[in-house]
Amino acid sequence: MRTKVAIIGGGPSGLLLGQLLLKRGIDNVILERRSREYVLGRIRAGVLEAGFVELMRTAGTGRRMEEEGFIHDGIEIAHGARMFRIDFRKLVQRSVVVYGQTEVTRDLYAARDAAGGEILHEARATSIGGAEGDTPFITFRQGGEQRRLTCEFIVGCDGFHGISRQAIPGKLRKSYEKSYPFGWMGVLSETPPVNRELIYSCSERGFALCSMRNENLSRYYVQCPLSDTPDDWPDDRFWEELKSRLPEPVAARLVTGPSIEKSIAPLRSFVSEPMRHGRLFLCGDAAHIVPPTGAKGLNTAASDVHYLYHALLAWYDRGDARTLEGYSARALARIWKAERFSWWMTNLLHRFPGQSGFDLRIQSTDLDYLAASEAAQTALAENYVGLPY
Ligand code: FAS
Ligand code: PHB
Repeated sequence: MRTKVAIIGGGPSGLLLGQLLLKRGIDNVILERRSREYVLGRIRAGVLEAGFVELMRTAGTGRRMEEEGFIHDGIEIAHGARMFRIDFRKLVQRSVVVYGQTEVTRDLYAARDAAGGEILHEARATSIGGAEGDTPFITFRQGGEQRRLTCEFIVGCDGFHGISRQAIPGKLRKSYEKSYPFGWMGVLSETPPVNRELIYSCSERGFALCSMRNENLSRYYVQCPLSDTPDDWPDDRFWEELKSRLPEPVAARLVTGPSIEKSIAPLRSFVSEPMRHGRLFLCGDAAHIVPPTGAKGLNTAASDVHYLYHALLAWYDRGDARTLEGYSARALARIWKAERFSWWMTNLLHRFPGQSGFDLRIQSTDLDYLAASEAAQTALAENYVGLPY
């Protein structure tokens, strides 16, 4: 098999890049190790920055997002019994769109099918070769057969557990990591959202988040010990714990119901540098991970795709290699700002084991300052809606 751009991974990064390239006539093939049903069964992100929304429009896949997504002009921060709003529209004149990653992925799959784009499912990339030269290749297994895909560029969109990051020689690669001593227990329920906008809550019992997917599909999270499993959280216990972490008036109007999805995600900050090695480029979770507190995971994948898409256009349209050479530094500059913001939001809103009396006072004062300072709220707002690409 042969193509111009070989993409490993049929998640949002790979699908979005593949669609953008297809629209500009740049041939590409996507290898996805799982079935389409498996990929579409994942429940993950829910908030899209303006930059992501724009990319979906450029890719010609924005129609359903615009029809069914919710424009949010702010978020609520709850701190004990108090709740205050961060007004994005007033502070930075921008907003975000709430539209599930599952729907984004579904729209991108549909567009790829319509465009006749090639995607091989249950095709697991097993090795990457020739990245230092100009005829790189991927070997992959599909249907019990070992096959080879030769190309001009390889893009690793294969997530944190993929193979592409390791294809950059260890002596050239440096990674930075921070693991948090807790996870998020997440529930999806066919109930009306408790609030029109998201509520991020810092309570004595720990963090909670109230989000949604549509008028009758809510997404809730509570901070939990890493040792917990979803079986430790029967629905009744989850709902009671969520209510105990919300201001009384919010808890009183919470509509509960059976969970239709329940999972625990660990929280981690991770960056692997560089994001390029010869003709191999990394995008999204293959190169970096953020704690979901700042809603940046999916959105940093999008900014990587934006930078790499324009770099590949420069190469194929004008033979200009400079943007490809500058990709890693440019992507990492924005990624580290998202890492900082996600780390900051996580420290602001979670209870950490072993926090001293002083730590708790500082955390509380941080929230008091945020509640009272327009400058502090503007800083949160400009990061949450997404820094410029
Ligand atoms: P993905 O991991 O989505 O996709 C990688 C794809 O590569 C997968 O489909 C995988 O099957 C495939 N693959 C892997 N190895 C392969 C191989 N060898 N050959 C072929 N294919 C291979 N972000 C937020 O912003 N908000 C959230 O609330 C949020 N919640 C999350 C919850 C969980 C449990 C997880 C794991 C992540 C969450 N994220 C969240 C982050 C998430 O949305 C990612 O940022 C997003 O999926 C990144 O997309 P990709 O880079 O495409 O990676
Ligand atoms: C979600 O809706 O799943 C979601 C929203 C915002 C976050 C994390 C998750 O920060």
